[in-house]
Amino acid sequence: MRAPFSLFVLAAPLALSACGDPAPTYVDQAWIRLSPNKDMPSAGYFVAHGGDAGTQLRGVITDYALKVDMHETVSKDGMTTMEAIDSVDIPARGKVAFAPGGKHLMILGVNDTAISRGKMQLTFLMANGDRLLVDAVIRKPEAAGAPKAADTPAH
Ligand SMILES: [Cu+2]
Repeated sequence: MRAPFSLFVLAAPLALSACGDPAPTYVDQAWIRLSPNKDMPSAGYFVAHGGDAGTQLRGVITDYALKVDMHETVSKDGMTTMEAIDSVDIPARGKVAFAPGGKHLMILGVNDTAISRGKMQLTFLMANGDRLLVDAVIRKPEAAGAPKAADTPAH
């Protein structure tokens, strides 16, 4: 039995790339180190993947906290400070990690409902128009392990 000719024509272009659709931008490994003090910001971490096209992260919003800012911890002349960042390039086929000691989210006023659920949804706003909804796991201070100096953003 022969495959219809039209199927063969459709399949040919797909064979040129590993898969039919371009790899999308996505975010994973999102978690929040809950501050032990409600009046102090909590820190958020994640890994953003650029997919085939790459894009730029413009900001993060959530319904489960008062405010989310993007920060970077920088060491200058032996001093560790934080700087606000407006956007971050997520390169094509690359990834950018927001991780302890580097880029991080500062999250003010985490909602009690989110804390009792142990997670909260974050919305990542990308320059290409994507809005990526990602559940971030909330780790309470006692569960996050003893913070090391290099591990703790200078709040
Ligand atoms: Cu910060």
